[in-house]
Amino acid sequence: MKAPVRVAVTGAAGQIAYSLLFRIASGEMLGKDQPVILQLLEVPFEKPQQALKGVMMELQDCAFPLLTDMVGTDDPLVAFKDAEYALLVGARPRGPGMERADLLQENAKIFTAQGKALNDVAHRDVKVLVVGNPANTNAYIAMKSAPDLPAKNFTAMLRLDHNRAASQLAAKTGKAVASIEKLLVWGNHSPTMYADYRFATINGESVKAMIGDEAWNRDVFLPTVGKRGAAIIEARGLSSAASAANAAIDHMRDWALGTNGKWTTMGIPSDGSYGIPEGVMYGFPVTCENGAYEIVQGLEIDEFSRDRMNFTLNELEEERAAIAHLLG
Ligand code: NAX
Repeated sequence: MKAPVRVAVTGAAGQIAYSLLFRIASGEMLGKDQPVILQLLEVPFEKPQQALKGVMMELQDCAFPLLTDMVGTDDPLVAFKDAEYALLVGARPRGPGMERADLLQENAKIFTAQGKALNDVAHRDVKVLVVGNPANTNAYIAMKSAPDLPAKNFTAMLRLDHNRAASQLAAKTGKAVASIEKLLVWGNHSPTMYADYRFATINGESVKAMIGDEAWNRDVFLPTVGKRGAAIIEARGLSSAASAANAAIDHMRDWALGTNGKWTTMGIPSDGSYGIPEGVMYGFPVTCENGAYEIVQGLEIDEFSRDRMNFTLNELEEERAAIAHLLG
């Protein structure tokens, strides 16, 4: 049996965590041969701390063979100590009457503090996934607040958008979702994201040719994927939780264990590829191998795509400008 690895999860008493933690502990994220120690962070208030205790009792009651230990805490320095994986799920939700700028500022405080704590105590190869919204900008802030850790270790979750796009294409073509390859999502995890199926294939055949209807892309597909989160809230009365947890598992599993040459989407700090300014936390097509991701290069960018990529980039640049003064 391998030595256990430490996995930190924030927002551990929240609804995404309630789906996520049990799947990490059962080995679905890092493999059925990888024991884990869960290090769970919640805010220092009685109710969430009490709820966290309840979640930990349930984890205990599952008697997961791979869960060798766990700790619940309100201190990021305890939660992130020697963590090799950190899933930053907890964030400040938008309250009634709260402006977007206020939301950015409130979250900037959280992710500055958590970035600093990761910088101080996490394993030097820690893989960080930010789920809490605004995910890309929160990931950017955490990255900038952790100067001693490699920037490439900080990522944002675009995988839910990617999975939503894949399932929409499966429904449209009547093919199995598992047969879809070479799909990608550019940009911000927000309705501005650009899900791009121009290169996608199903059993080697072009999805674009199969659909053959350019208007469907613009008028149906992109709005459906972009507004899926809002549609779930309307239907369920609560935001996506199990599907978000599933996407987080997919993201971390692929990053840690590899994609066997297949493309996926990760929000990562740009290296300047495709004209996206260096450092911007942007959704890119990647492949993963040996615990590292690499951007898929050489894709042709047509005019429609460039417009969409710039649109979502502009939103990220605005978010970045709004919090720039906090990063010193
Ligand atoms: P919940 O409100 O159910 O849970 C969040 C938990 O985080 C709460 O228990 C809260 O006490 C805790 N928390 C807040 N600040 C914290 C801090 N500084 N340290 C530790 N814990 C903290 O929200 P949930 O539905 O679980 O969603 C969590 C986040 O994921 C939200 O920001 C949400 O917007 C975001 N999402 C991101 C998605 C993505 O694709 N990137 C999709 C799903 C989801 O909307």
